[in-house]
Amino acid sequence: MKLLNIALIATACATLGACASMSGPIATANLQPTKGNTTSGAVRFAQSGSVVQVTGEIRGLKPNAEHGFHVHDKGDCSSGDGMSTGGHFNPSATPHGQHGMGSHHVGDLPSLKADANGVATINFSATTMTIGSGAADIVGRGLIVHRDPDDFKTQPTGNSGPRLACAVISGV
Ligand SMILES: [Cu+2]
Ligand SMILES: [Zn+2]
Repeated sequence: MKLLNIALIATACATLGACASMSGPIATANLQPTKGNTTSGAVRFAQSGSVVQVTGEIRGLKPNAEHGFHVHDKGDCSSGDGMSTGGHFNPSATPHGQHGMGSHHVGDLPSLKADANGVATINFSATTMTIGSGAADIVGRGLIVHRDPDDFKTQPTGNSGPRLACAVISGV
C-alpha cells in the first residue's frame, strides 16, 4: 500500500509537470559536440531553496579521464568551437578555483570523471548558483565540457584545453 501511494504521487507529479511541494525552478542544457568532436550530453539543474541539484550524463569522452566542466558567461555556441561562450561565469568577480573549496567562480563545476566507456555521470549540489533570478542566475549562460582536466589553479581558466561540447542553459 505504501509503495502504491509513492507510485501514485510520482505519476501525479509527472502528469502535472510539477509538484508544488517538491520542486523549484528547473533549467536544462543539451550539450552538442563542437566542430570535429563527438562529446554530447544532457544536464538538469533543479533549485530547491538555496541548493541547486545538478544531474546528467555526458558521453563521448576520453575514457578513464577527468574533464574540466564549467558554466561560461555567454549562452552562445555559434562559433562552433565553444569559444563564443566567453570565459567562466563569474558574477562575484572571484578567482578561478574548485567547486565547493574556498573562493571560485560560480561557473566552476566539479570535473567530469569519465568511466571506461567514456561516460560521465553527474550528480552534485551547488549553493552558489541560482535559476531564473539573481546575479548568479545560470539561465541563458553557456555550459562547456573540456578535453583536459581542470588544474583549479591556472587563472582564469583552469587550463582545461579545447571545448568539446557546448550548450545554452535554458529555463524550463
Ligand atoms: Cu570551461
Ligand atoms: Zn573558473
